[in-house]
Amino acid sequence: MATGRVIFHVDCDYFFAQAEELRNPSLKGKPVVVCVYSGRTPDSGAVGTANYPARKLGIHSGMPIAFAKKKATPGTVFLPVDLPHYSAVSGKIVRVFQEFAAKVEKTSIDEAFLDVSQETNGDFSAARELALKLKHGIKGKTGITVSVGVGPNKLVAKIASGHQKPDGLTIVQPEKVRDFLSALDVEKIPGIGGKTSAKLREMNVNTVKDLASVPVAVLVENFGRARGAFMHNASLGIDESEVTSERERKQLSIIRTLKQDAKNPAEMEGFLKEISEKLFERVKAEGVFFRTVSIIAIDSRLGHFTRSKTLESPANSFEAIHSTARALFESFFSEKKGVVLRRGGVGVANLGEPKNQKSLSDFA
Ligand code: DCP
Ligand code: CA
Ligand code: CA
Repeated sequence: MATGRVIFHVDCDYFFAQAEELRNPSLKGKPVVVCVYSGRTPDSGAVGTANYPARKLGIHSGMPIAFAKKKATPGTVFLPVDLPHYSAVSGKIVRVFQEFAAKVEKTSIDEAFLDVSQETNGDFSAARELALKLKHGIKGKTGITVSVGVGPNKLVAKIASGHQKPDGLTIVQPEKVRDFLSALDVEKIPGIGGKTSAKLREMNVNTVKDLASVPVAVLVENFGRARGAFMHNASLGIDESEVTSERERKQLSIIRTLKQDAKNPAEMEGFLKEISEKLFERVKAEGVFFRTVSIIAIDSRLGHFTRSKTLESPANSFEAIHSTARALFESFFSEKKGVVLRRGGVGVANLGEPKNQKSLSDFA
C-alpha cells in the first residue's frame, strides 16, 4: 500500500521583531514594533510586525504607526525595517530546512513547506519526532522560534501552523483532518479572503463544516468553476498540490492554441513537433540541461491538465523533448477518453547548468 504524504508548514514567530531581538537581546521582554516608514511625515507608514509584549498593547501588523504610538507604553521600542538583516536570517533558516527535507518550498521571507514523506516514511509519530528536532535545530542554529503545522497536504499543514503560536506544533493526522477543519471559520482557509467570506456569510456559511455541506454546483455557480472546485476540496481538506523547490519550479515552457481541435495524438503531431522545436530553441538559448519534461493540455471545456515525466539523466536534445512529450500526450488521450484538445504546451523543468559538472551531479 502506498503511504500518504507528510507535509510540514513552518512559519517564524513575529519574524521581523524576533530578528531584531536576535541581534539586540536587551530588547527581549520589551514591546518591540518594527515600522515600515513611508517617509512622508516622521510617523507616516504602517507597522510591519510587533512582538508579543507589543501585541498585548493592541499593536498589530498593518496598523498606522501614529496609531501604534498612541497605544505604546513609554518603554516601547520602535525600529525601522531592515530587510537585508531579515533576509540573512531567513537564508540561515532555509539551510536548516534543507538538512531536514529534500523538498523545501520557501513561500515567503518567514515561511516554507517541507515534504517529509520520505524522511518519515509517511508515519505521523516519526513526523512528530522530526518536527521537534527541526524546531530544536532552527532554534539552536539561528536563535529563532517557529510554529510548525504537520498534515497530509499543504493546505492542512498551513492552517495547522497558525493554530498554535508562538513556538507551536500542531499535528493533524489524515483521519483527523475533517474534525480539525470543521469548526474553523472559513477565513482560515488560505485563499478565502474577506470578499469571499462575506459572500459566504450571506449564504449562511460561516464554518468550514458549513462550507463542506454546500453542493459543489452551488459554489461553482456563485464563485466560478475553478474557485468553486477549490473551495469544495478545501472544505474537505483535499489538496493535491506538490511541494516544489525553487529549482523544480524554474521551467521553460511553450503553450499554443491548435489550428484545429485534436481528438487523438495523430491529429496534433505537426503541432507538437512545432512547439517542441520552439521550446528546444529556448533550451539552446539558455544553455541548460533538463531532467523533467511536461505537457499542458487544455480541453474544449477549458479544463487544464498537466502531466510530467522525470528522465533518468539530464538531457538537452530536441528528441528528448519531442519523444517524451509525445508519449505523455498519447497516455493523456488514452486516459481521458473522448477529450477534445484546444490548446497544448510542452515544458522542461528541473534545470541545470551544463558546464558546471558539480551542479549536474546535484540532480542525483
Ligand atoms: N509583514 C509586514 N506587513 C504586514 C504583514 C507582515 O511587513 N502587514 C512582515 C513582517 C512580519 C513578516 O512579514 O514579521 C511575516 O509575517 P507574518 O504574517 O508571518 O507575521 P509575523 O511573523 O510577524 O507574526 P506571527 O508570529 O503571527 O507569524
Ligand atoms: Ca510569521
Ligand atoms: Ca508568515
